[in-house]
Amino acid sequence: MRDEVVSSVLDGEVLVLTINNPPVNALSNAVRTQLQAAVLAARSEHAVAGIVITGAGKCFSAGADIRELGGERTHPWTGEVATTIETSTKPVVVAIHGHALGGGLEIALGAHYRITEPSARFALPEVRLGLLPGGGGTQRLPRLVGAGQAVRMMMSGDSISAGDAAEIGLVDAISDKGTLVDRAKEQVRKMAAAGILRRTCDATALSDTAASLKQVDEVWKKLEGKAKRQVAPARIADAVRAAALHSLDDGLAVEAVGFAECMASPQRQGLIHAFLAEKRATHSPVNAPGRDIRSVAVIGGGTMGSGIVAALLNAGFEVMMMERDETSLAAGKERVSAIFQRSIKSGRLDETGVACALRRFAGSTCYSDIATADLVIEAAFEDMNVKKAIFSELDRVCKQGAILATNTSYLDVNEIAASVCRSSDVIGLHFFSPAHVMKLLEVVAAEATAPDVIATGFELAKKLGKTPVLAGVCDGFIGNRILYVFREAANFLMEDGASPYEIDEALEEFGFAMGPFRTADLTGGDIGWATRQRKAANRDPHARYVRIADALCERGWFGQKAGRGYYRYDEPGRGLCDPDVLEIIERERKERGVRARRFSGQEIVDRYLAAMVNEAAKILDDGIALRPSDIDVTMVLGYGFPRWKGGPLKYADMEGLPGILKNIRTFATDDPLFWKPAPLLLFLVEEGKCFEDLNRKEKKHA
Ligand code: T1G
Repeated sequence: MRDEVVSSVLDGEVLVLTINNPPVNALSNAVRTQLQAAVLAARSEHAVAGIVITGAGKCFSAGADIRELGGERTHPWTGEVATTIETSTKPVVVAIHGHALGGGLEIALGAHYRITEPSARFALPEVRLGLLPGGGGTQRLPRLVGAGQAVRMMMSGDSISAGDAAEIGLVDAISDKGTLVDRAKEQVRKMAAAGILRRTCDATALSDTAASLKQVDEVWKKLEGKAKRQVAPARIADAVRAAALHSLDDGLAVEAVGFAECMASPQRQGLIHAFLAEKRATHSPVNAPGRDIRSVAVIGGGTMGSGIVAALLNAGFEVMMMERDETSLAAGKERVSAIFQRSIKSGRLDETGVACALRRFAGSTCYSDIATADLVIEAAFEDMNVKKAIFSELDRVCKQGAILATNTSYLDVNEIAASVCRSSDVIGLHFFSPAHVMKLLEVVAAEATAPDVIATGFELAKKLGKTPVLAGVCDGFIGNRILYVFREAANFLMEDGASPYEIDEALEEFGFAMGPFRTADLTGGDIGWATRQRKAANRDPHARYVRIADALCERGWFGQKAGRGYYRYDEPGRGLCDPDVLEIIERERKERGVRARRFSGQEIVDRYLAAMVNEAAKILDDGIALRPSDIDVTMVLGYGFPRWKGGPLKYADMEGLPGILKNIRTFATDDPLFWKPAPLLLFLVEEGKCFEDLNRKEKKHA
């Protein structure tokens, strides 16, 4: 007999079925098979008056086993199990703690009564995997809570609390902690004695068909343009409309067709890849526990420093901000306060929570005040001399065992580590702005960094609710190194004939939140200008260099903050195309003897993505990233790569590496230096392999 993943215990006349499939009670085939068999068997067992279904461990169930999705769909499907429960001739009560997500919640929706612990959370997050709830959720949830509430939950994939679930009618009762299963048994006995079966299919929240359809249309109208281009949201809307219009069986048929379409979509492949890639990335790359971190000092109260302070306070740490003088410290503290005020305004935090966080926040201008910090994060000006001076002070005052981290976005962490006696305690923690919002954290391991310091970086990321990605030391680590290259590809396209506006449009149509030129205007052209000037002395004289960005910066056209950059910002919004910029581009082309040509949207995407993929392959060749999917995580979470395409290397696998390499070889005829194919890319194509083949190998930091 397969391992028992659903246990059955008869307590008096109540049969208690417990799902026990660690770590999250995913609905594997074994769980679905054993659960359905137990419910069916109970029908003919006279000793059984009714059934309680609950979960062992930390949650009720996290839904379908995501690792099984994409493979052959085996019976009994989740929806079949939910229907078996709903049509049971004896009352079935589910007792929910932790999470009831996806198929886990759909199982609960098939039950006749739902009771939960106060801390439980509920969601149908399938849309985040490119799917719709395929286990009856699109039909049963609207019948319980109404079309509007149901379609909002399914379109966002967000979870709701037990209190909110009770309020909208998703759950029927909330038990005190520790009495959940007893309360559920009591409920079974009551329903059995009264001969009550409350089938969800009979619930009446959809009784007003016209109102229900209107609610679905209202939610659909508010969706972002991109969501409308995705498959799953549209199919969710169709399925909920069917729930309002048809019987349960007919509605389930519409759901099944929609689910099959989503399963066949490349978006489902991309989104599931993105989910699994993030989980893989968060695994610590070293076999060592991290150090205990309670108090953290942040050097610098600028945009990054204040964002990092807010992230640490939100995660419950004691935080000391250090600045060079009282005026700068006051400004830094004000930035932190402004972040929290915005969180209160948006409803993300309440006054009490903020007051509690700020009680753990202090400031100082004296290094001696951070001597006892467990971790110091330097977030000062991006200048090597400034950083070395700070690390010299930290080396002098910090306690033994303190971890000294730099937030630098591209400077040499090996050089910083070598400047102090305790090099093995030095690490890079590259946060992305705004640091209290962006999920990505590049954990940059210098050659000297100790394994337990790397482990601490990964544990810190998890506590901050961020996704860590291990990076080696090079200019730009993973993300910024790729950013520099695909920005160059965009600049070459611009000089060769495409306007910045056509390039942005093509890439935003591909799915980027913002094209490279709109992004440059947002972040500020002066930053890139300073980088180019920094690199000028060491620039390869044979490397192509486009001067257009410099020409704009020389005029002070730094982007949004200057009122103009590639676009004009005469009024709030996404900016207007600027004929003066096109004139400057024309002039630069003439000076360079470039004969402009037209580029289609596909040609723009092909060049931009080929540059990204080729540089990512070089990063893997150089050992800067552990695996291809870590690069996908970096580009999706940190640089706006469309999540439903999985990331640049997942996209490359799905497009086919031979085609990518063919493009690179074609582009190399004009510029063999920039378009030199990465050795790894050549190897994979020759071997008929893909980047995914490298993801399957478990990798540890050497
Ligand atoms: N399937 C398989 N593994 C899962 C899983 C799942 N559904 N959820 C989590 N894991 C693994 C995860 O990879 C990690 O493993 C470990 O569990 C702990 O996770 C029919 C088709 C549940 C809130 O989208 O939101 O149902 O990487 O580190 O922070 O309509 O995991 O360590 O080896 O995240 O406490 C819908 C996704 C499926 C839930 C727990 N369900 N999971 O968070 O732990 S589609 C989801 C989560 C579906 C039906 C459809 C979170 C969590 P490893 P963790 P956590």
